[in-house]
Amino acid sequence: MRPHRSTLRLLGSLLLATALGASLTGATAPRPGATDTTSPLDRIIPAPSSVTPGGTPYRITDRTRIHVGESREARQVGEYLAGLLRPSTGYRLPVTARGTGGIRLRLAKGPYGEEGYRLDSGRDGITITAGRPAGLFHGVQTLRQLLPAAVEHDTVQSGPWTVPGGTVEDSPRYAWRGAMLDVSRHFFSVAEVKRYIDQLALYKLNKLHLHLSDDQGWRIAIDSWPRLATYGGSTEVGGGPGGHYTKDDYREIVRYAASRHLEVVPEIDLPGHTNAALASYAELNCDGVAPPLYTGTEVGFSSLCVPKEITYDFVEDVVREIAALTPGRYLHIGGDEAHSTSHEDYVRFMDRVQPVVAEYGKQVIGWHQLTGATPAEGALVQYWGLDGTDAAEKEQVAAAARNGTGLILSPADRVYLDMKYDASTPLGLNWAGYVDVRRSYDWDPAGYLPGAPDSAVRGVEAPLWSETLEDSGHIEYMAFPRLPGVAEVGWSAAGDRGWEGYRERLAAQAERWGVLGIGFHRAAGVPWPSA
Ligand code: TNX
Repeated sequence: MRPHRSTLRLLGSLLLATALGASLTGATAPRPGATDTTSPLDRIIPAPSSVTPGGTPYRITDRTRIHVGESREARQVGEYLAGLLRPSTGYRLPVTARGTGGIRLRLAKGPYGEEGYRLDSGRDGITITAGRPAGLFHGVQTLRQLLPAAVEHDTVQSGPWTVPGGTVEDSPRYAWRGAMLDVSRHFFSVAEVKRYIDQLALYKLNKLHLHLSDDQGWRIAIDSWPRLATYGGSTEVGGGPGGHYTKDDYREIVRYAASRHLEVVPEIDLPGHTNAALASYAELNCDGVAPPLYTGTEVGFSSLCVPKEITYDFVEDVVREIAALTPGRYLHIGGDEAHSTSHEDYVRFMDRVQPVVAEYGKQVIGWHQLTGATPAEGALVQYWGLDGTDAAEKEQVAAAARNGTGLILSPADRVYLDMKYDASTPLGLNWAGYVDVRRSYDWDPAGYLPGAPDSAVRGVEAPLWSETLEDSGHIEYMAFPRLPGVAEVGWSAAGDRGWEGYRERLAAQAERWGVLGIGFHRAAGVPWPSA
């Protein structure tokens, strides 16, 4: 974090205020002798842009109200906050338009951007100010992390519910801070996806990329090609029952994500990774013969039939139906590991399919292999190379970036959450090497890809491939503790973060994860509290 600006200037008045606060307002200052569970103002992940601690803490009591003004969206954030606080505090916490004191969520013009906020905490209350509802929501996550971990319980706890005094001013470095969940290799229920969404929101991530189709399963109902889901979705890696989202399921995921200010980015992986579709409809195959369903973990063996016209009818139907279900701006068309598609066919396919995405009002995203064809105007590519990726491949992506293609950075040997931490990790893969907590945190997106302008970097995204992962417990073991680090890489300025301070802040999250039931990996190198 930057040195606490204005600390000196404030010091005199804060000392005075603290002394007055302590003597005049016994109710808000921690009682002498009571355990002070107040967490320091600067223990937040991701690290805020600036933190100025000082002044009297605020204590949430049974008289606290949440004031949200007239905005419907601010009220939604207020209701979300109340929903977080009521079960553990046992307080009513009414959400009201106006009033003084208490917790105030305020939309106002100011230097906050799309997602920034300011949080002021003192004796009389807490005010979160933002230009947009997303900023209020992120401010609420900061407030949540400032409260004792016991606030995460769903039964009444004793408190006290004290928030340290001071000011946090904060806005993200990158607009794209994503997580990808592979629901194809193993299927995850709507409830499991929502659980992950809540975990992403706690660390201010704002994109949920769903990998909805692959060789092992097609996971979204498409009315015009119903067998994709009913047959293509009927299994998964290892031969389990698989599953798919009905359109209502998918809408519910989108709605829930939006209520946590996350945008859903659907991916239909094309033209490779399509065995589930090819198995569902014989006519999509060049030889007219449907292959069997696939439950192994090989990649690169399937391809849509590029010369056949029906391929484009299929793609258009799928794009149209998914675009209609998705309020977000993007549609991810995959494009990775098309080892069974010739280069010429790959280029032809992408030239034809990208305009279809635009026709239905969406912006194309592809894995970085899309730079082997011509990325459409405004397209983003997701880079998943490694330190050891050959220079020519890196340069191909960098050249596209110089040409205006935006970059989402997902380097596999940094942020692939399905990579094992070390040789003893029971889950995950290791084709990109072992990725320990420090490695996933200690890198900088700017200048990461040689020759790519920093302005091309839209942000970072942590993929979680699910060949070896079957339920929320598995997801959490791989995502925690690495996911918060990727969130900080995406949110915090390079100068505001560093491994030594981060590992302390990370360790302090463990208690909260315990209450939330997140079974994290107690990775070496982090000073975890004793279990
Ligand atoms: C590579 S990354 C893949 C996936 C695998 C993953 C496993 C990418 C675009 N393709 O098909 O699931 O490795 O780590």
